[in-house]
Amino acid sequence: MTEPLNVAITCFPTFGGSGMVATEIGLAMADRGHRVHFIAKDLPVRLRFHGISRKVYFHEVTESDYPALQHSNTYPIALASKMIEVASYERLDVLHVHYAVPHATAAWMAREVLGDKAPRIVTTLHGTDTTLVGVDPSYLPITRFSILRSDAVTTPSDFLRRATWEGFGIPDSFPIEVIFNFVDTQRYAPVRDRACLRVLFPDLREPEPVLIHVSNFRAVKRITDVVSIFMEVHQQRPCRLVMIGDGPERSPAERRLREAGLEDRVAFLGKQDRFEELLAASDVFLLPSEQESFGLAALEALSCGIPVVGSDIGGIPELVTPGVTGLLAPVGDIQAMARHVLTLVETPERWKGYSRRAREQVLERFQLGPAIDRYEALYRRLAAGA
Ligand code: GMT
Repeated sequence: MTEPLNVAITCFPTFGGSGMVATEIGLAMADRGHRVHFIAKDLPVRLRFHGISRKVYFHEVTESDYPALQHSNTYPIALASKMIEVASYERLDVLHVHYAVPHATAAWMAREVLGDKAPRIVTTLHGTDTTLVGVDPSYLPITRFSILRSDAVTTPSDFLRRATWEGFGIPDSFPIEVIFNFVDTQRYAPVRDRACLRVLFPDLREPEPVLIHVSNFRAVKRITDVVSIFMEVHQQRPCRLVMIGDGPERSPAERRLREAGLEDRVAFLGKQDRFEELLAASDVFLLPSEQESFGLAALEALSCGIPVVGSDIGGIPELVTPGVTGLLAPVGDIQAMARHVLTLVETPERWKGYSRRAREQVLERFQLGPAIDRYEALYRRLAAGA
């Protein structure tokens, strides 16, 4: 029998794809008998609902509130110190950090201190850590260095692998392994029950289409476009919109809908942990982002059998097959996206074809088990000294 591994995972604890993926990897590794230590600023969202276990541990990163440090961000140092502490007494095999800024750098600092006793470092890039934040000149040199010093680097899409090589000026001989993000296909299943939608819209008249969007409502998600697509479709055919998540673009979007007198046709639900029932009950998932390395929420929708309409940028075309599981258009092309929504909802037979193929492709390509096999094999390779 192969020995269980001792793995630490660092991620952002907030709602967001990178933290979700990191937590799911850790929990799945624990289910396979490994010991998993989460090192983070707060309990990661999905860990909050996990019971007590001898395989899963949480180590909180705490910063000093000493007044002299008031104007200094000490998180990377506090994180590195916690990594050193945990690695020293837990004899970690692997430290897997998600999101390069500043996690890959904290991992490198910890390794410098630990010397021979350091675990092997895996860095998983998630998107904005390469495309936006990491390549910002304020962070670029140290982020590039930390990526290059990782023992292994992974990305969730081929797009992000190329963007990393190009954005950081790293030669493409530097290995970056693409391990697609994955979804729990049992949780995100095509169980279609519109009752939850009637709770939100008691006057819903079937077969009124329901559009849905889930994100952190940041500028990169183009929330204004989500609203514009909805308004455009609504003019042709009355429909509803469900908005899940929160962030800076939420208030302007709500204001615009109120001004247009459409507030009753839209439900803003804020941050939610469980929304699979709503996803599965809706008709089209909207993802008109400016940039997206992958688009985890779109994958969750596809797993529920919900076709996606979005922009043809970044990693989105790697999970949404245009004309098969969804329809894509250039960023900002609201008219085209609205037409795509109408194309999908106007013919029930066409919608059913998209829905069936969406689920089939997810089962073929994005299941949790095979993705965890890849991470586990990577950890074992590194732990064995490769
Ligand atoms: O989408 C965000 O802004 C959040 C961000 C994160 O770090 O959680 O998401 C990124 O990682 C997700 C998980 O790998 C991907 O599904 C998202 O596409 C990616 N976001 C962007 O590239 C903008």
